[in-house]
Amino acid sequence: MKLKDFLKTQGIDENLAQLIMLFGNQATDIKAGFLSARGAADTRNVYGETQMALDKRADEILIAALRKSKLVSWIASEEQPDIIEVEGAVNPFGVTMDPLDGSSLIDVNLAVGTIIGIYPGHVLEPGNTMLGALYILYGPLTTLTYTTGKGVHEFVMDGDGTFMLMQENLIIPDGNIYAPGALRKDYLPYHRQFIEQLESEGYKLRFSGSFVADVHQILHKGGIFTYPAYAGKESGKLRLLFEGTPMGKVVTEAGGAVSNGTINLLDVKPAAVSDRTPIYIGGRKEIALIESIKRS
Ligand code: P6P
Repeated sequence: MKLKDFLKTQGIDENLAQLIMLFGNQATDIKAGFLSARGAADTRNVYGETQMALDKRADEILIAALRKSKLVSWIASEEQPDIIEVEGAVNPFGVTMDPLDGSSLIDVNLAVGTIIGIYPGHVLEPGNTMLGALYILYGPLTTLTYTTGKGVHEFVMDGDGTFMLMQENLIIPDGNIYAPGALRKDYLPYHRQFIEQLESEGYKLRFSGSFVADVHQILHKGGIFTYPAYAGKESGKLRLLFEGTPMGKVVTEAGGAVSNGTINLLDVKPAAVSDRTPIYIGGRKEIALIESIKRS
């Protein structure tokens, strides 16, 4: 079944369905740049990180499509310093975008992706207010995984760029993979205890450097991804709005959980679009373990 037809069976708001389709429709153009626009651009994003040419290209493609569609009022992008207000929008929706998470890995042909959060209005609200979330993963296959709160559903792009249903109502299984970001030498004591507990239970390390790809693996095989607070960086590295809450919404709707180590990340109200956060995302068992260790 095509994504467009599947969305019609889900009883969701037509404008929300059109928005999901809009993002899927940009995948081909974004992928087309992988061969031509590689390497670093001569600019830095608001976090002071060198922007890859592909980050900027994906950002431009998505913003142009959103402006033209008038489907959203607010656009927050990891590649933009400020929230963009769309003139003449027909919906109050707000979206958050990591246009190309893990983009530096394209040079070594590893999977990267687009991460989207969809809000009923302005985006500086807790993740638990989201209408939905989705990600497009550009790997050996190009897949789109979305949730609007009625299950998590995965589609694969076929030869002519159409997303076809691959799996509906995904549930995160029990598993023993862990994806530990940050340097071991910088671990804080509670995090070190958590990681050593996982390793004593035989968890296997799988970390690619692409958050979206690593979390996708955890969603399908179980376990936990973490980029924690660490010595000198108590806020962690990853972004709350652009990485933590949208992927946390997907994993939570699939029966998993997301945390900053203390509380459900979807309950956190952002102070600014640039907020970073410690992230633990995966199985409820592993999330309960880190929150228990951190409390003790
Ligand atoms: P490190 C990519 O730049 C990213 O934001 C995430 O996709 C990834 O999980 C993390 O940073 C990797 O960070 O410090 O291991 O290079």
